[in-house]
Amino acid sequence: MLTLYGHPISSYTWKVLTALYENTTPFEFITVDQNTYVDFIALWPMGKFPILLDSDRKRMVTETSVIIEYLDAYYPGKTRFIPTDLDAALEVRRWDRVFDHLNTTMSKVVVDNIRPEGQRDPYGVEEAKRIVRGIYAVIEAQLSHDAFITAGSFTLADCAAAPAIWYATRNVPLDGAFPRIAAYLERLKARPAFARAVKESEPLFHMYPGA
Ligand SMILES: N[C@@H](CCC(=O)N[C@@H](CS)C(=O)NCC(=O)O)C(=O)O
Repeated sequence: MLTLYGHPISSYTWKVLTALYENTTPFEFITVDQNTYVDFIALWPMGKFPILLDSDRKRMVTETSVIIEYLDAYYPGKTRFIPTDLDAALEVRRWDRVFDHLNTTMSKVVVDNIRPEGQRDPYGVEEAKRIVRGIYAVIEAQLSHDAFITAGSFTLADCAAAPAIWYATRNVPLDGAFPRIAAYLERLKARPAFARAVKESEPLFHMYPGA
């Protein structure tokens, strides 16, 4: 039995939910909130979510990229997230890192929106936006006519891309300068697994101004 501790509006949770929904992998979802936080933090004092528990294999898996590799290895389905070819796999992992960098940098901008007045960090936000635009340039150059980031098939890197670009573009608009990213985002939003993760979170969007 798989259990995912996460939060419905967390971008990193969306990344893993997308992988789980891709292959209709059965799992139980526990929302990290005031009722479950004590249990969660006892499991993973770093406090970063999501985390995956596998009661059958008696494992706890943390870090979204590792969780998705774990699912690919032990709970494989029709969508394979890591290519068998090593060079192709390294490309997937490399782009996964780029999108996680986008995700974490973008979250500085999003989190600033919910800081109390007087506790905001305008300098840090501008710095983060500059970095995000640099990452956009890298992604735009990579995107070709292929449907997904490294090739024609949907991988770990696309699971990472979907929430990162979705959230980032709401806070650092593409402004017509990155047409391939805009088209890629539409393809990602049309992916049923990602669309489901976004849809399920909609009732909670009000918690996150700027989301
Ligand atoms: N490198 C981690 C990042 C996870 C992460 O930053 N998650 C956010 C939620 S989207 C989080 O835990 N935020 C709460 C915190 O940092 O205390 C991963 O890939 O799992």
